[in-house]
Amino acid sequence: MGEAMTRTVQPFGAILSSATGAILPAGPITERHVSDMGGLYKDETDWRKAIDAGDPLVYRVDAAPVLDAYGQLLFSITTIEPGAIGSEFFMTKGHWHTEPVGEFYLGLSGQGLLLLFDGQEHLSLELAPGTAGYIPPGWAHRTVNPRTEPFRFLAVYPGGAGHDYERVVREGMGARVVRGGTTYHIEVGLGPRSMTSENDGAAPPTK
Ligand code: PAN
Ligand code: ZN
Repeated sequence: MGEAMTRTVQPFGAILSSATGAILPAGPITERHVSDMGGLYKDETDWRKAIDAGDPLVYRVDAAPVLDAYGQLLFSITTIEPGAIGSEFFMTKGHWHTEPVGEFYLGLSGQGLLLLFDGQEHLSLELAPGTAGYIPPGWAHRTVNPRTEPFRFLAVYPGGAGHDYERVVREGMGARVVRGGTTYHIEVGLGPRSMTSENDGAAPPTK
């Protein structure tokens, strides 16, 4: 009985394009423009200006056709375009999972940052093609593209994980990635819009 309940999808092979971010066979596709990012950027004036200037696409998620149900394993490719709002780079909204589940990210093309926040401590990992990031249960996660080409990564996570976006709007991610030096600078601070500068760069996942 339990087995029958979890066998809601037939086995299938898929083609994942690190060049376009497409998954075939395709599942749901989600696009987020600047106007979808309310309350997330440090500078609301710059955010409104970016909407007036054409409301560009910030990122897109191509998901595989897997049912979002307990026992399933969902996977998707996120493509974050290059760009910034004011000094703050294009990024995903970021979320906590509502269930205590982990997630696996694998860099596919371009280079970006995975920000992690457990409500107190924040961490950042660099993701490049062939570099993975593990997100344990209880850590909010957001990805950022501080480069000049699209940043793509694969995400794999359990069905039924649930996504809480509001808590990130309320509490922030503990850090922001802004223009600085030759690449980027990480601004540290707890509140969503109360930031103080502290350190540069990000710890790579392994050395
Ligand atoms: C990812 C994210 C994806 C888009 O698949 O959902 O990168 O980011 P937001 O969901 O924060 O907009 C994931 O972490 N899924 O759980
Ligand atoms: Zn997630």
